[in-house]
Amino acid sequence: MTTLSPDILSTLEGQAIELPSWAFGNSGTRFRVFTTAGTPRDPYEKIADAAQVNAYTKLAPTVALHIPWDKVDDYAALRRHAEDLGVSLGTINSNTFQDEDYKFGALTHHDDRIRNKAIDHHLECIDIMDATGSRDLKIWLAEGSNYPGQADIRARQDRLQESLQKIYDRLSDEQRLVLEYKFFEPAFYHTDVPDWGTSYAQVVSLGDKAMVCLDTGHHAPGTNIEFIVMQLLRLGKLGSFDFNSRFYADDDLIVGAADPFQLFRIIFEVVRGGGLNNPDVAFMLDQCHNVEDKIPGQIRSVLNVQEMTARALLVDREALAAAQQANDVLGANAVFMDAFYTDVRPALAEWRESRGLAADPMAAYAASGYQQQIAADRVGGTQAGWGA
Ligand code: PSV
Ligand code: MN
Ligand code: MN
Repeated sequence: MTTLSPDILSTLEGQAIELPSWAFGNSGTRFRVFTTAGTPRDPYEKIADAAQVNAYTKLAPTVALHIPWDKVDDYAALRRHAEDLGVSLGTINSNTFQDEDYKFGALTHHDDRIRNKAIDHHLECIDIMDATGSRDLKIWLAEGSNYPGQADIRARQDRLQESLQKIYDRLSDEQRLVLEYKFFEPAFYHTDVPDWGTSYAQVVSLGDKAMVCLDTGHHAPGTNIEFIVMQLLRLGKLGSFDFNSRFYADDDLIVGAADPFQLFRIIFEVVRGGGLNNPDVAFMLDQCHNVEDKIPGQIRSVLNVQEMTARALLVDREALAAAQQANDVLGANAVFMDAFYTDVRPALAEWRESRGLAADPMAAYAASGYQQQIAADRVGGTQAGWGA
């Protein structure tokens, strides 16, 4: 059995992955949203489910909220509820993609009324952050156009800068803004923040408290994502990850499910670039569980990240550097692949037990009866979902 050194174990001990509240709600495609027994009916129940993931893994101490999906009357009470369950509230995600007014844009809109409405929504999100104790405001914009000539793409970029500046100016010294990019969808011809370069250009002109959010599902097929990770770390602007995996488009599947080797390569660049256990880089999941149970889906996800992190930490970096220096192409590749092919699961299981956790969190959760309990308890009311 492969053993993990005390250094590796102490690094793994510091790993924290933020869970998205929306992963616990029902979700689907434009064809159908299937329901799951036991799905939370409100933000309080979503947080209770997220706390289960942390209880079985000690990997997920914070939960991200989405406004208005997670709107409550009293955010201080929601915060206490989370803390009573051993987790805290994390990133606040804004939402400018489900309002009729935003059909042709929000922060980029040429109509002042609509643009100001979108700015105000973000200011309200910052008020919520004050109450929840959250550090990060995550902005993903669904803005763009569908046809060449439809929009003045340059003027929209200028308006975006002005809008973001107004939002940025409202942040406290402890708060940050992370700007997510996505190359297409829901707009199909042009997107106002399509790539890391645009996000970088926008956040650099805002200031130190603005960073880039890299969602692993938001790139064209074949994109070398670890290169982007390296570059953003090099530039000191990688603020957060939204982890998920994709086969075709923005699938939001379980991280590491479609391409574990890609996840390994990304985390290796994080390790090498000083991004692991670095408070400036937040690790979040941005996933939906359309057909599988949500809590085990999230447990599987954080375990996938942990396993690939352990493998990335196993790369013999001295041997790798020596092989690179000697132009030993296949030798360098072999060092890299040796770590990737190492099965770390038995060593992680043993380590979990030494920390008072179950060796197999998936099995322990399944045996706990929680899933059956919520299915029995949460009848009636409206199930929360992606968009509700
Ligand atoms: C839409 O693509 C999206 O998945 C973005 O990645 C956001 O982070 C998420 O929705 C929640 O708004
Ligand atoms: Mn995302
Ligand atoms: Mn997405």
